[in-house]
Amino acid sequence: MKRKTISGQLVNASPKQKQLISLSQFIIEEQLKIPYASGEFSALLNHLVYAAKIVGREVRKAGLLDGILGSTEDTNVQGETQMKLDQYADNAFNNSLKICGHLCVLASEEHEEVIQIPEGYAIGKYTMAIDPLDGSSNIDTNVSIGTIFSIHQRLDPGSKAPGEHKDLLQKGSKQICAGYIIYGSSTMLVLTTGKGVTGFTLDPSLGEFLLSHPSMKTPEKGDIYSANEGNAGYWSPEVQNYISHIKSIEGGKKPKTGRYIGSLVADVHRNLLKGGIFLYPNDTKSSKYPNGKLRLLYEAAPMALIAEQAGGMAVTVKGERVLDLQPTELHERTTLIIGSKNEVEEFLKFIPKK
Ligand code: P6P
Repeated sequence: MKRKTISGQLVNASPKQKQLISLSQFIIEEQLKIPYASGEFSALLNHLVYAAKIVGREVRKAGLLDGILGSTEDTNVQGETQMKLDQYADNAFNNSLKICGHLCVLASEEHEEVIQIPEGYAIGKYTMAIDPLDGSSNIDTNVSIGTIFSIHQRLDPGSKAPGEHKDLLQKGSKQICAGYIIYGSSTMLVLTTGKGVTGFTLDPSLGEFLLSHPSMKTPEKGDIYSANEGNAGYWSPEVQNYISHIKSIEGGKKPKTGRYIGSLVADVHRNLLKGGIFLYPNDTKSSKYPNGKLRLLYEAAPMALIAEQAGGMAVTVKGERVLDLQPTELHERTTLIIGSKNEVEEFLKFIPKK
């Protein structure tokens, strides 16, 4: 029986042959391949997964729970209204991660300042930057939302002192792990440790993430483009010209298909599987998002590592590689053009060379 892989390759397989590998088994096997792996990293991932299962459970039944939908009276560091599920997810991830003993410091979209490891708990050699629930404005409408995470090794791995900003403010190219959980028609965890991209789907009956998308590769080109065209009037002429180009039917050209959910995890995940390009440019004619909306540390950089590891690309509207950007602030924003290699390269043709 011939079956297709994500990248469209035909492989011999039959349902009986597909061995169900759990994320825990995968992490252990991956760890065995890394001679210096101490098991700390594997334990850290298991704490992340534990919190993801808790959040996924609440997201799945949010409509049935009193007091979990809707917004709070609070706003987060971004000045955005905090949804109740935002706060729930933030608590779930932070409470599990800050006491796991493998982190020296945490950064969360929901907290202005870094989150230190509580007194009495071991300080580890990794840092985590996380967007606990991205796309939360979609929660009440049952649209897919997600969690995005980025893991670095601290600058001095031997130190047992509390972590600092500098341990978090590292280039995306230095991430040792990055990924996302998408709470969609199923709950999937997609991650990379720098050796390709792997997807796991939660089997609710087992409470386990099972390997479902080994070696994920994004198609080199794709017909989908994702952008909030309501902002088009604010974009630079170059970006506007690119968007006009991909929508043009001149000379019988086939326009691209517009697909925009407004949830970064959902838009990037769909384009990762089907091919295409996602754009969040900056506003050049308003003060709303002069540097772009998406946050570098816990949105753009982890997604950029996933994209590159899957054979795609991730750049800014100036054509800079996102993974080469040097962060200077925890919540700094960036523009993001991410997706299939050929599509991002096509975009770059519209950007003036320095
Ligand atoms: P807009 C969600 O708030 C988010 O941070 C990303 O998940 C998403 O891609 C983007 O903002 C959507 O922004 O301005 O199009 O609503």
